[in-house]
Amino acid sequence: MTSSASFISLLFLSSLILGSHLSLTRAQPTPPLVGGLSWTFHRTNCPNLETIVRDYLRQVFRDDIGQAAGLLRIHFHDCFVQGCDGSVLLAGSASGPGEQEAPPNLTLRPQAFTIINELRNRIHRACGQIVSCSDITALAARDSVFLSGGPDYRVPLGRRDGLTFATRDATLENLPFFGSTARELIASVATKGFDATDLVAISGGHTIGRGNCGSFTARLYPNQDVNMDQTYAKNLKRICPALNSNGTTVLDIRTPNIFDNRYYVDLMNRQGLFMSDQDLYTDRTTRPIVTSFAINQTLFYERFAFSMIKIGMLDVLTGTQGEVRADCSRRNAARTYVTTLVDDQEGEIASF
Ligand code: HEM
Ligand SMILES: *[C@@H]1O[C@H](CO)[C@@H](O)[C@H](O)[C@H]1NC(C)=O
Ligand SMILES: *[C@@H]1O[C@H](CO)[C@@H](O)[C@H](O)[C@H]1NC(C)=O
Ligand SMILES: CC(=O)N[C@H]1CO[C@H](CO)[C@@H](O)[C@@H]1O
Repeated sequence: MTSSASFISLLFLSSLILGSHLSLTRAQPTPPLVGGLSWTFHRTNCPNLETIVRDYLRQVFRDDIGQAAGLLRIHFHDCFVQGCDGSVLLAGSASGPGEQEAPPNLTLRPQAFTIINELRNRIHRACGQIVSCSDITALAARDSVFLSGGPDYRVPLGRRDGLTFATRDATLENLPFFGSTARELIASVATKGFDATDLVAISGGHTIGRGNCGSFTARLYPNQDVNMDQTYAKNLKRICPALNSNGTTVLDIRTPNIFDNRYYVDLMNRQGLFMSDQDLYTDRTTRPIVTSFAINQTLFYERFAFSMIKIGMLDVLTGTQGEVRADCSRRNAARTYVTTLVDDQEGEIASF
């Protein structure tokens, strides 16, 4: 991006940040909380938690708003694979490869992991080692949305960090594939308790961020997808001259760095980047939902916030399960067998 273009988008962004959040100040519909999570979990023991996260991210995004996309995507990947347990943050080790080594991870932004660890550092310095990496990731995702011009929403807290890697296979199985149809996606997210409206709403995460040619050139070569606008296809072919060539492009051509509803307008104009995006408008079940979000941003913001809170509650560890990592990229030092056993029993008792 040229510096003048980024200056203009910064201006646009700051005007959005100043002016656009009023729509969500009234009471929001929220999904029922999973046991062990609460809206006030760290209110007394870490009252500045949310301020620390927001202030630091505001600073990071001033230099590179692209990091917001990286952080949002990491939370989604964390939660869809083995629950929101910070497993995606674990660096691969001798004990075997983690989620990070599976193909969908290869395109997670390395900087996002660094940002989460820096947040953890600031939070633990202020409050002690009491806030989990998975809670930090959930808050970072929310602020990525908000600071990109999207809705503010409350994040229930109290997650604990997992002790195990998700395997490569689990990662592949649980993360939706860019070549999927809407029907396939509906079936796949249904196994996690998400309906078609959730699916369309969370896909709106693609209103920010970038994708690699490898994720969409099958729609261009050898044959062009009939559900792709001609001019859009021509421009994509310039960015990616061949199947899987090296290159990236924005996910939302209208407002690539703003968290708004233009992604759905893209879809209505057959300018969705991935098959998994565009088919939401081709499919008869999801098409009216796409249209409703394209014409009503407030509705999109409401549904997005609702479904994100659901994502953030997937298979969470709470109470005395798992641990609060001192370093988000690795487990705390292995404890003795006895300690682990006692912790596990407490975990069971606590869940009654
Ligand atoms: C519904 C199924 C989904 C599929 C098939 C999918 C697939 C993908 C793919 C293939 C990429 C680009 C990877 C690359 O080529 O570099 C991507 C990027 C991204 N995804 Fe998704 N995704 C889905 C849902 C979501 C959800 C629920 C969110 C968050 C709410 C999300 C947020 C993002 C973001 C922000 C990026 C850009 C990341 C960056 O710029 O670093 N995605 N997604
Ligand atoms: C992409 O870049 C890599 C590393 O620079 C190179 O090895 C590979 O051949 C390139 N692929 C294409 C299709 O250009
Ligand atoms: C847009 O959606 C909001 C939230 O559901 C609703 O209150 C409002 O009436 C809708 N606006 C229009 C013009 O339909
Ligand atoms: C094998 C591999 O490349 N793993 C990477 C997964 O993604 C993270 C963040 O981008 C990297 O730190 C890992 O090295």
